[in-house]
Amino acid sequence: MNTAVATRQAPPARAPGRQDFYDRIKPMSLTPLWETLHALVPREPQTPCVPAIWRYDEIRPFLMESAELITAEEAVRRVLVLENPAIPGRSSITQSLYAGLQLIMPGEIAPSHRHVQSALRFIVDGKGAYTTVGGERTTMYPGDFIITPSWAWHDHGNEGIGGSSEPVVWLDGLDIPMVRFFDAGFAENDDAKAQKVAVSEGNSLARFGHNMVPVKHDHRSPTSPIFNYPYARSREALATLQRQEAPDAWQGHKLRYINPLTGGSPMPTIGTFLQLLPKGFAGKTHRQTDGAVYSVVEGRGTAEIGGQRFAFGPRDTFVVPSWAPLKLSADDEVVLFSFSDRPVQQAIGILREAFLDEA
Ligand code: GTQ
Repeated sequence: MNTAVATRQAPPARAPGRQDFYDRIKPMSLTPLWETLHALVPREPQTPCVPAIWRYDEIRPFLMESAELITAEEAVRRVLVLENPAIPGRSSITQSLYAGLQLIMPGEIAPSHRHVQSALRFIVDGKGAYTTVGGERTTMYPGDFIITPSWAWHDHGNEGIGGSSEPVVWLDGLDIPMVRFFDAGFAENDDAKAQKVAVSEGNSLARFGHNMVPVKHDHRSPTSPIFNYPYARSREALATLQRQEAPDAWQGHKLRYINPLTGGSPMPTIGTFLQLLPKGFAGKTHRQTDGAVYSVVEGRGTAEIGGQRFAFGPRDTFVVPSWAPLKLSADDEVVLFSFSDRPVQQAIGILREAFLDEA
């Protein structure tokens, strides 16, 4: 039980006779609401999650060591899961989200499968890997944001590109905890290790990714028809804004990725964002009910999360728990990718955010 809440809203005193009553109703699977109401309906979010950072330089050696222990094929997905330190054993970085760093070595294949859980890939290190989603392949470059929609077949590989072959690492973000919450998970393995490529590379982006959509199309899924949002294009938008406008005092220049068919988030369960903090930026404090996972693309800076300071640099991952005050600052020009459960909170009308006035 959270003591902060208990001191503000103490439950009724344990009057004589009550405990005896609780003991007698327990075998009937009954409990008194008045003993737990304050914790069930807190005055404000009381997440068990804590802020945390995973520094890439410290983690990369372990990722590479994992490649000596198991192949991508045997592992199916060779991933080191980023667990929120306050809720170990649940493969969750927040209550609703899963995150992990996936490694694929040159020549490896992570075999084709599909599942109800939706996934995003944010490419952190290396180039020349690919993922095939529903028969269309896309080559991965650092900073690309790639989607695997719910129930879409997907396999990953690393054939190298332009003569180079290097390990490729990306941040996986999945709605695994949400699907587990609903007990709605299904999964199956493909007959083939790798899908047959049925569509030319770049087809989805050409059809849906240029502020135009085909006059005739049959895309009915709630997930965006674009499955690779290339970094080069998103970065260019931020560079232009940085030259032309003053940054928001809290978030710098922050854009959200969209599903071009709806204007909503590209994935029904996960919102995704890219923001630029100008060199020397000292942001004001803000908080939001959607806890978020951040991947640092460029630059060094500091995230002050719930009063704790975390210095970050390129390729680091950090987590901001729900409603934790966040203050971002930048030593260099900083670019941050982030994802959260915002679209779900918006859909059910519970999203709250506060932009505080003090520095
Ligand atoms: O690439 O399909 O990090 O199924 C966790 C579960 C990645 C994947 C994860 C998965 C995948």
